[in-house]
Amino acid sequence: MTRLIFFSITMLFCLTTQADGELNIYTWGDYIPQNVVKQFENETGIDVNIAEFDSNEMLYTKLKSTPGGYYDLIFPSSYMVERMAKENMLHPLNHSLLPNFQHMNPEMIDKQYDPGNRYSVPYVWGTTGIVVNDRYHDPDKINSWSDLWQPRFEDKLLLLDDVSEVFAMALSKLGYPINPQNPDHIKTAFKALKALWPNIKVFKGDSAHLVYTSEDATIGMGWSGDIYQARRINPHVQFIYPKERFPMWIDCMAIPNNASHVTNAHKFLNFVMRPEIAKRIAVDQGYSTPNKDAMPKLPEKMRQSPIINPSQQTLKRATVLNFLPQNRHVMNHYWEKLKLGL
Ligand code: N2P
Repeated sequence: MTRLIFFSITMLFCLTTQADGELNIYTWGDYIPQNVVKQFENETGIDVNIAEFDSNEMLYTKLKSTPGGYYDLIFPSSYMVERMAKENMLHPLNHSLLPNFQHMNPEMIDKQYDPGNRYSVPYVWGTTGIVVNDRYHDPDKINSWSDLWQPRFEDKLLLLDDVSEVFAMALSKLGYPINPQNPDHIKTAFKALKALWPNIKVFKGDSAHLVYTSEDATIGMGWSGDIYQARRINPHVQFIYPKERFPMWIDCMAIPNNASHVTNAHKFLNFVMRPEIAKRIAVDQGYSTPNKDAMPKLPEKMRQSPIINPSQQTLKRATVLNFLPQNRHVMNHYWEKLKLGL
Protein backbone atom coordinates (compact mmCIF):
# COMPACT_ATOMS: atom_id res chain seq x y z
CA MET A 1 0.00 0.00 0.00
CA THR A 2 2.80 2.40 1.01
CA ARG A 3 4.56 1.49 -2.20
CA LEU A 4 1.43 2.23 -4.19
CA ILE A 5 1.03 5.62 -2.55
CA PHE A 6 4.70 6.38 -3.17
CA PHE A 7 4.29 5.31 -6.82
CA SER A 8 1.19 7.49 -7.25
CA ILE A 9 2.91 10.51 -5.73
CA THR A 10 5.94 9.99 -7.99
CA MET A 11 3.66 9.68 -11.03
CA LEU A 12 1.78 12.79 -10.05
CA PHE A 13 5.05 14.64 -9.59
CA CYS A 14 6.28 13.50 -13.02
CA LEU A 15 3.06 14.58 -14.67
CA THR A 16 3.18 17.95 -12.96
CA THR A 17 6.80 18.50 -13.92
CA GLN A 18 6.04 17.50 -17.47
CA ALA A 19 3.04 19.83 -17.63
CA ASP A 20 5.15 22.67 -16.26
CA GLY A 21 7.59 22.12 -19.10
CA GLU A 22 5.02 23.03 -21.73
CA LEU A 23 4.15 26.05 -23.77
CA ASN A 24 1.03 26.02 -25.93
CA ILE A 25 1.14 28.61 -28.68
CA TYR A 26 -1.70 29.70 -30.96
CA THR A 27 -0.43 31.64 -33.97
CA TRP A 28 -0.71 32.37 -37.71
CA GLY A 29 0.35 29.59 -40.10
CA ASP A 30 4.11 28.95 -40.25
CA TYR A 31 4.72 32.14 -38.33
CA ILE A 32 7.56 30.91 -36.08
CA PRO A 33 10.62 29.39 -37.76
CA GLN A 34 11.17 25.81 -36.67
CA ASN A 35 14.81 26.41 -35.76
CA VAL A 36 13.72 29.19 -33.38
CA VAL A 37 11.29 26.85 -31.64
CA LYS A 38 13.96 24.10 -31.46
CA GLN A 39 16.54 26.42 -29.95
CA PHE A 40 14.05 27.60 -27.33
CA GLU A 41 13.20 24.00 -26.46
CA ASN A 42 16.87 23.02 -26.21
CA GLU A 43 17.80 25.99 -24.06
CA THR A 44 14.87 25.75 -21.64
CA GLY A 45 13.71 22.12 -21.73
CA ILE A 46 10.19 23.45 -22.37
CA ASP A 47 8.11 21.55 -24.95
CA VAL A 48 6.41 23.87 -27.41
CA ASN A 49 3.09 22.91 -28.99
CA ILE A 50 1.81 25.05 -31.83
CA ALA A 51 -1.72 25.38 -33.19
CA GLU A 52 -2.55 27.73 -36.05
CA PHE A 53 -5.31 30.18 -36.96
CA ASP A 54 -5.79 32.19 -40.12
CA SER A 55 -7.58 35.29 -38.91
CA ASN A 56 -7.83 37.45 -35.83
CA GLU A 57 -11.52 36.64 -35.68
CA MET A 58 -10.80 32.90 -35.54
CA LEU A 59 -8.32 33.51 -32.71
CA TYR A 60 -10.90 35.57 -30.84
CA THR A 61 -13.70 33.03 -31.23
CA LYS A 62 -11.47 30.13 -30.25
CA LEU A 63 -10.29 31.91 -27.13
CA LYS A 64 -13.81 32.80 -26.10
CA SER A 65 -14.91 29.20 -26.54
CA THR A 66 -12.03 27.67 -24.53
CA PRO A 67 -12.53 29.18 -21.09
CA GLY A 68 -10.46 26.35 -19.63
CA GLY A 69 -7.38 28.12 -20.92
CA TYR A 70 -5.54 25.83 -23.25
CA TYR A 71 -3.28 28.45 -24.83
CA ASP A 72 -0.33 30.15 -23.12
CA LEU A 73 0.75 32.52 -25.85
CA ILE A 74 -1.24 34.02 -28.73
CA PHE A 75 -0.43 36.28 -31.69
CA PRO A 76 -3.18 38.88 -32.14
CA SER A 77 -2.76 41.87 -34.44
CA SER A 78 -2.72 45.33 -32.92
CA TYR A 79 -6.47 45.99 -33.13
CA MET A 80 -7.26 42.58 -31.67
CA VAL A 81 -4.91 43.24 -28.72
CA GLU A 82 -7.02 46.33 -28.05
CA ARG A 83 -10.25 44.37 -28.20
CA MET A 84 -9.00 41.48 -26.04
CA ALA A 85 -7.50 43.82 -23.44
CA LYS A 86 -10.81 45.71 -23.22
CA GLU A 87 -12.64 42.43 -22.71
CA ASN A 88 -10.22 41.30 -19.97
CA MET A 89 -9.01 38.38 -22.05
CA LEU A 90 -5.29 39.08 -21.55
CA HIS A 91 -2.88 38.51 -18.68
CA PRO A 92 -0.86 41.63 -17.73
CA LEU A 93 2.81 41.16 -18.63
CA ASN A 94 5.45 41.12 -15.93
CA HIS A 95 8.04 43.38 -17.52
CA SER A 96 10.68 42.46 -14.92
CA LEU A 97 10.81 39.07 -16.70
CA LEU A 98 11.34 40.77 -20.06
CA PRO A 99 14.74 42.51 -19.96
CA ASN A 100 15.06 42.13 -23.74
CA PHE A 101 12.18 44.56 -24.20
CA GLN A 102 14.94 47.22 -24.21
CA HIS A 103 15.78 46.09 -27.79
CA MET A 104 12.42 47.22 -29.12
CA ASN A 105 12.17 50.12 -31.51
CA PRO A 106 10.68 53.05 -29.52
CA GLU A 107 8.42 53.77 -32.51
CA MET A 108 6.84 50.33 -32.27
CA ILE A 109 5.97 50.32 -28.57
CA ASP A 110 3.58 52.20 -26.32
CA LYS A 111 0.98 52.50 -29.06
CA GLN A 112 -2.62 53.53 -28.64
CA TYR A 113 -3.83 49.90 -28.94
CA ASP A 114 -1.81 48.92 -25.85
CA PRO A 115 -0.38 51.87 -23.89
CA GLY A 116 2.77 50.92 -22.00
CA ASN A 117 2.69 47.46 -23.58
CA ARG A 118 0.82 46.22 -20.55
CA TYR A 119 -0.44 43.18 -22.44
CA SER A 120 1.54 42.69 -25.60
CA VAL A 121 4.93 42.71 -27.22
CA PRO A 122 5.31 43.31 -30.98
CA TYR A 123 6.44 40.31 -33.04
CA VAL A 124 6.62 41.66 -36.61
CA TRP A 125 4.89 44.49 -38.46
CA GLY A 126 3.80 45.02 -42.00
CA THR A 127 1.48 46.74 -44.44
CA THR A 128 -1.32 45.77 -46.80
CA GLY A 129 -0.92 46.71 -50.44
CA ILE A 130 -1.82 45.85 -54.02
CA VAL A 131 -0.38 42.66 -55.52
CA VAL A 132 0.16 42.32 -59.26
CA ASN A 133 1.71 39.58 -61.36
CA ASP A 134 3.75 41.41 -64.00
CA ARG A 135 3.42 38.52 -66.48
CA TYR A 136 -0.26 39.34 -66.82
CA HIS A 137 -0.66 43.02 -65.92
CA ASP A 138 1.60 46.03 -66.27
CA PRO A 139 2.44 47.15 -62.71
CA ASP A 140 3.21 50.68 -63.97
CA LYS A 141 -0.45 51.07 -64.85
CA ILE A 142 -1.68 50.13 -61.38
CA ASN A 143 -1.25 52.45 -58.44
CA SER A 144 -4.66 52.81 -56.84
CA TRP A 145 -7.11 50.63 -54.92
CA SER A 146 -9.67 51.78 -57.54
CA ASP A 147 -7.73 49.94 -60.22
CA LEU A 148 -8.95 46.66 -58.75
CA TRP A 149 -12.45 47.61 -59.94
CA GLN A 150 -11.45 47.70 -63.63
CA PRO A 151 -13.63 45.30 -65.71
CA ARG A 152 -10.52 43.77 -67.32
CA PHE A 153 -9.77 42.09 -63.97
CA GLU A 154 -12.94 39.99 -64.05
CA ASP A 155 -12.48 36.79 -62.02
CA LYS A 156 -8.80 37.54 -61.36
CA LEU A 157 -8.77 39.09 -57.92
CA LEU A 158 -7.67 37.75 -54.57
CA LEU A 159 -9.12 39.60 -51.59
CA LEU A 160 -7.76 38.96 -48.12
CA ASP A 161 -10.15 36.82 -46.12
CA ASP A 162 -10.15 39.47 -43.46
CA VAL A 163 -13.03 41.79 -42.64
CA SER A 164 -10.93 44.74 -41.40
CA GLU A 165 -8.51 44.62 -44.31
CA VAL A 166 -11.14 44.41 -47.05
CA PHE A 167 -13.25 47.21 -45.59
CA ALA A 168 -10.13 49.33 -45.05
CA MET A 169 -9.30 48.89 -48.74
CA ALA A 170 -12.79 49.87 -49.93
CA LEU A 171 -13.08 52.77 -47.46
CA SER A 172 -9.72 54.10 -48.58
CA LYS A 173 -10.70 53.86 -52.27
CA LEU A 174 -13.78 55.95 -51.44
CA GLY A 175 -11.69 58.55 -49.61
CA TYR A 176 -13.16 57.68 -46.21
CA PRO A 177 -11.09 57.06 -43.06
CA ILE A 178 -9.74 53.51 -42.84
CA ASN A 179 -11.03 53.38 -39.25
CA PRO A 180 -14.61 54.53 -39.93
CA GLN A 181 -16.61 56.46 -37.36
CA ASN A 182 -19.66 56.70 -39.57
CA PRO A 183 -21.77 53.58 -40.25
CA ASP A 184 -22.93 55.13 -43.55
CA HIS A 185 -19.34 54.94 -44.77
CA ILE A 186 -19.33 51.21 -44.03
CA LYS A 187 -22.57 50.77 -45.94
CA THR A 188 -21.18 52.67 -48.94
CA ALA A 189 -18.00 50.57 -48.76
CA PHE A 190 -20.15 47.44 -48.80
CA LYS A 191 -21.93 48.65 -51.94
CA ALA A 192 -18.56 49.30 -53.58
CA LEU A 193 -17.42 45.82 -52.61
CA LYS A 194 -20.59 44.32 -54.07
CA ALA A 195 -19.76 46.07 -57.33
CA LEU A 196 -16.35 44.41 -57.15
CA TRP A 197 -17.93 40.95 -56.92
CA PRO A 198 -17.45 39.97 -60.63
CA ASN A 199 -13.71 40.55 -60.25
CA ILE A 200 -13.31 38.51 -57.06
CA LYS A 201 -11.94 35.06 -57.69
CA VAL A 202 -11.03 34.03 -54.16
CA PHE A 203 -10.88 35.15 -50.54
CA LYS A 204 -7.66 33.95 -48.88
CA GLY A 205 -5.90 35.04 -45.73
CA ASP A 206 -2.91 33.30 -44.36
CA SER A 207 -2.15 31.27 -47.47
CA ALA A 208 -2.70 34.10 -49.98
CA HIS A 209 0.95 34.02 -51.03
CA LEU A 210 0.54 30.45 -52.31
CA VAL A 211 -2.31 31.55 -54.58
CA TYR A 212 -0.13 34.32 -55.98
CA THR A 213 2.93 32.12 -56.51
CA SER A 214 0.86 29.49 -58.32
CA GLU A 215 -0.69 32.35 -60.37
CA ASP A 216 -4.22 31.20 -59.53
CA ALA A 217 -4.83 34.86 -58.82
CA THR A 218 -2.86 37.48 -60.75
CA ILE A 219 -3.96 40.64 -58.99
CA GLY A 220 -5.43 41.59 -55.63
CA MET A 221 -4.37 42.60 -52.16
CA GLY A 222 -1.77 41.13 -49.85
CA TRP A 223 0.33 41.44 -46.71
CA SER A 224 3.84 42.79 -47.26
CA GLY A 225 5.82 39.94 -45.70
CA ASP A 226 3.76 37.22 -47.36
CA ILE A 227 4.41 38.86 -50.71
CA TYR A 228 8.11 39.22 -49.90
CA GLN A 229 8.07 35.45 -49.29
CA ALA A 230 6.09 34.81 -52.50
CA ARG A 231 8.69 36.71 -54.54
CA ARG A 232 11.36 34.24 -53.44
CA ILE A 233 9.41 31.59 -55.38
CA ASN A 234 7.80 33.68 -58.12
CA PRO A 235 9.56 37.02 -58.76
CA HIS A 236 6.74 38.11 -61.09
CA VAL A 237 4.63 38.81 -58.03
CA GLN A 238 4.93 42.54 -57.30
CA PHE A 239 3.86 44.54 -54.26
CA ILE A 240 2.56 48.08 -54.84
CA TYR A 241 1.72 50.72 -52.26
CA PRO A 242 -1.51 52.37 -53.41
CA LYS A 243 -1.56 56.13 -53.78
CA GLU A 244 -4.41 56.24 -51.24
CA ARG A 245 -4.10 55.28 -47.61
CA PHE A 246 -3.37 51.66 -46.73
CA PRO A 247 -3.40 49.57 -43.53
CA MET A 248 -0.39 49.03 -41.36
CA TRP A 249 -0.51 46.53 -38.54
CA ILE A 250 1.69 45.21 -35.79
CA ASP A 251 1.29 41.53 -35.01
CA CYS A 252 1.86 40.98 -31.31
CA MET A 253 2.41 38.28 -28.73
CA ALA A 254 0.19 38.20 -25.66
CA ILE A 255 -0.75 35.83 -22.85
CA PRO A 256 -4.42 34.86 -22.43
CA ASN A 257 -5.74 35.65 -18.95
CA ASN A 258 -6.44 31.99 -18.23
CA ALA A 259 -3.08 30.61 -19.45
CA SER A 260 -1.62 27.70 -17.49
CA HIS A 261 2.07 28.37 -18.23
CA VAL A 262 2.53 32.07 -17.69
CA THR A 263 6.20 31.88 -16.69
CA ASN A 264 7.06 29.80 -19.76
CA ALA A 265 5.23 32.30 -21.94
CA HIS A 266 7.35 35.12 -20.49
CA LYS A 267 10.49 33.06 -21.19
CA PHE A 268 9.45 32.72 -24.81
CA LEU A 269 8.66 36.43 -25.13
CA ASN A 270 12.05 37.38 -23.75
CA PHE A 271 13.76 34.84 -26.03
CA VAL A 272 12.04 36.18 -29.15
CA MET A 273 13.14 39.73 -28.29
CA ARG A 274 16.82 38.76 -28.47
CA PRO A 275 18.09 40.68 -31.52
CA GLU A 276 19.58 37.54 -33.09
CA ILE A 277 16.29 35.63 -32.78
CA ALA A 278 14.20 38.60 -33.96
CA LYS A 279 16.48 38.84 -36.98
CA ARG A 280 15.96 35.16 -37.83
CA ILE A 281 12.20 35.61 -37.59
CA ALA A 282 12.24 38.65 -39.88
CA VAL A 283 14.43 36.88 -42.44
CA ASP A 284 12.23 33.79 -42.42
CA GLN A 285 8.95 35.70 -42.63
CA GLY A 286 9.93 38.62 -44.85
CA TYR A 287 8.22 40.99 -42.44
CA SER A 288 9.59 44.14 -40.84
CA THR A 289 11.04 43.75 -37.38
CA PRO A 290 10.02 45.94 -34.44
CA ASN A 291 13.38 45.11 -32.81
CA LYS A 292 15.77 48.03 -33.32
CA ASP A 293 18.86 45.95 -32.54
CA ALA A 294 17.84 43.27 -35.03
CA MET A 295 17.58 45.81 -37.86
CA PRO A 296 21.34 46.21 -38.50
CA LYS A 297 21.67 42.42 -38.57
CA LEU A 298 19.28 42.02 -41.49
CA PRO A 299 20.77 41.22 -44.90
CA GLU A 300 21.37 44.38 -46.97
CA LYS A 301 18.80 43.19 -49.52
CA MET A 302 16.06 43.17 -46.91
CA ARG A 303 17.01 46.53 -45.44
CA GLN A 304 16.90 48.05 -48.94
CA SER A 305 13.58 46.45 -49.88
CA PRO A 306 10.71 48.97 -50.04
CA ILE A 307 8.36 46.10 -49.16
CA ILE A 308 10.07 45.64 -45.81
CA ASN A 309 11.33 49.17 -45.28
CA PRO A 310 8.89 51.60 -46.90
CA SER A 311 10.16 55.17 -47.16
CA GLN A 312 8.98 57.79 -44.66
CA GLN A 313 7.05 59.35 -47.55
CA THR A 314 5.16 56.09 -48.19
CA LEU A 315 4.59 55.47 -44.48
CA LYS A 316 2.74 58.78 -44.23
CA ARG A 317 -0.16 57.03 -46.02
CA ALA A 318 -0.15 54.07 -43.63
CA THR A 319 -2.89 53.83 -40.98
CA VAL A 320 -2.86 51.39 -38.09
CA LEU A 321 -6.16 49.51 -37.91
CA ASN A 322 -8.10 50.18 -34.72
CA PHE A 323 -10.74 48.17 -32.97
CA LEU A 324 -14.08 49.89 -33.52
CA PRO A 325 -16.50 48.73 -30.85
CA GLN A 326 -19.28 51.05 -32.04
CA ASN A 327 -19.17 50.01 -35.70
CA ARG A 328 -17.69 46.55 -35.59
CA HIS A 329 -21.06 44.77 -35.69
CA VAL A 330 -22.13 46.84 -38.74
CA MET A 331 -18.94 45.83 -40.53
CA ASN A 332 -19.34 42.17 -39.55
CA HIS A 333 -22.94 42.17 -40.77
CA TYR A 334 -21.96 43.46 -44.22
CA TRP A 335 -18.94 41.17 -44.32
CA GLU A 336 -21.14 38.09 -43.89
CA LYS A 337 -23.38 39.34 -46.68
CA LEU A 338 -20.44 40.00 -48.96
CA LYS A 339 -18.95 36.56 -48.42
CA LEU A 340 -22.29 34.99 -49.30
CA GLY A 341 -22.58 37.15 -52.39
CA LEU A 342 -25.80 38.74 -51.09
C1 N2P B 1 0.81 35.56 -41.53
C2 N2P B 1 0.46 36.91 -41.91
C3 N2P B 1 -0.21 37.66 -40.84
C4 N2P B 1 -0.32 39.04 -41.21
N1 N2P B 1 1.37 34.83 -42.62
C5 N2P B 1 -1.59 39.69 -40.82
N2 N2P B 1 -1.56 40.27 -39.63
